[in-house]
Amino acid sequence: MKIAIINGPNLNLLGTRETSIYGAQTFDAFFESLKQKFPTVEFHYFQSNIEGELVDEIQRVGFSYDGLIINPAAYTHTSVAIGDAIAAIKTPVIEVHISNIFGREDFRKLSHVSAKSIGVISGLGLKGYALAVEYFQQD
Ligand code: CA2
Repeated sequence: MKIAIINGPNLNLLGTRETSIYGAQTFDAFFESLKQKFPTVEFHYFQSNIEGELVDEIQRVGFSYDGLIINPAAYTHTSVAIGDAIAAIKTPVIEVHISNIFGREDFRKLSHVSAKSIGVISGLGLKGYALAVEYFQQD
């Protein structure tokens, strides 16, 4: 099974700043533990701070992978282009947010991605990514 994980802008800073909201673990450290937890899954990880690069990567993985786990970060709330890219691909998508976007500022309650995804996991920390992998494995 091939699963892609795509993270959006500023998530490269995880574990270094705003640890009260996003936790103290770097994504690289978490990704290593994820690969150990699911040794049979072939993972591909991509992070970018650039909207068009995220669209390109969604299109690149979106016809050959078994699952896409995406945290578009702030682009969740602004990017029609990322929402359109997710609607255009064949690979099923789970939207993940580390924090609970429904318990924060009102502008975070709008997502251009949720309606095009099979589901949303929000507020469960990095564990949300592992739960999304479990879902794809059972599916
Ligand atoms: O909770 C999430 O996963 C978010 O997608 C994170 C985004 C935010 O804009 C969304 O509303 C919710 C922000 C990512 C910023 O990540 C940082 C990590 C460490 C230090 C600073 C920023």
